[in-house]
Amino acid sequence: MSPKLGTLEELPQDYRDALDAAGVAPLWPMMRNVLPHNAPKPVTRPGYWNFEKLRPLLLKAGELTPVEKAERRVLVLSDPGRGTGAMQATSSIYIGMQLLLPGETAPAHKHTPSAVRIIVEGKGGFTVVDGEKLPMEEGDLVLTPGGEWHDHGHDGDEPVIWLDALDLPLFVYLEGSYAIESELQAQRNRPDASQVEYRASGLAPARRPGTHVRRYPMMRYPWSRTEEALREMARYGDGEVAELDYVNPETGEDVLPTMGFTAMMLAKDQKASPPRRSTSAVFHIIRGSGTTTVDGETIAWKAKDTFSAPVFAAIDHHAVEESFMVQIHDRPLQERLRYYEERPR
Ligand code: 1HN
Repeated sequence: MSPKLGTLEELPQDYRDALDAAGVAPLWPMMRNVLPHNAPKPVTRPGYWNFEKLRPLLLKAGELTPVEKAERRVLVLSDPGRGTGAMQATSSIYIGMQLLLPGETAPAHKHTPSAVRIIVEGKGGFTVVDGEKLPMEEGDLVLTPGGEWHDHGHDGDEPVIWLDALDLPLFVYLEGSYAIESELQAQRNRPDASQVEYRASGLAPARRPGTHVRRYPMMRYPWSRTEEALREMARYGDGEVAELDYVNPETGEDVLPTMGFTAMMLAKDQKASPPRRSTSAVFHIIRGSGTTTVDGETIAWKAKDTFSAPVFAAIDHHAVEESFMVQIHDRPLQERLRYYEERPR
């Protein structure tokens, strides 16, 4: 255990002035700010966003701001620890709720951060990524990896709402975030890869010499298949929470280099207390209701709600009804940086 470190006030004023003029500062008074003992001290606070409250505000945005004036019509879910307006829900994860009205289009662009959509409400919405038209059905998870062109459209007749998760805070921190705009993309006239090449898990197009596998071969993960798979796992499981990671069907790796997505099913009345993890997380409820205590704060949630947990949070879930949720986390990034860690409860 190191001794108590010296403070700024202990240093003579003329020395402090000279340091200031030279553009330098002593490390020791601020060392513990950046290297606290034993565990990080997160700025992030647990957050909870009730969809019933967000929905009318988002629909109002649809009346007040035409999509042409918004590019993306989104309400940003701000981390309570950073205050409303913060463009992040946790240290590394940005979350927004986006509205697209019938007939609207959101113009094509590509950017350095990666995005993932989870569809919350409405039929007829679609995203075109790299020319592939990806239908958006409730609960589907749709990738828009960094560097890939994407635009959104709407063939239906009711509002479509989806959740956007981006690794934006990381790219902003790196001063690496920017976008390039373009015309709407031409769409390939065929169903997306989840309906053609990757219909069944464990099967991939035959590898022939010279075949080119796209870096992101499958960009849409239909919810119906995820739910079916979770149910089978739960049925034959050992009473543990059924959990499935979204992976690249060619490599088995997480779908993106930075963010990870884990679908979870909790049976009626099931409780779960995962280990404390070095990752921050956002939970989006697909169906069901229950409560989760995050670092002593109890959140009562139901379908379409969203809540967040800081790094190393103590998390206790309790499903009141049978519930499905998707956990958005930054384990892939932390594993790449080689510091992902779990601590038993
Ligand atoms: C973006 O490109 C989308 O393409 C949504 O729908 C939200 C938030 C920040 C930066 C880029 C989209 C975004 C975004």
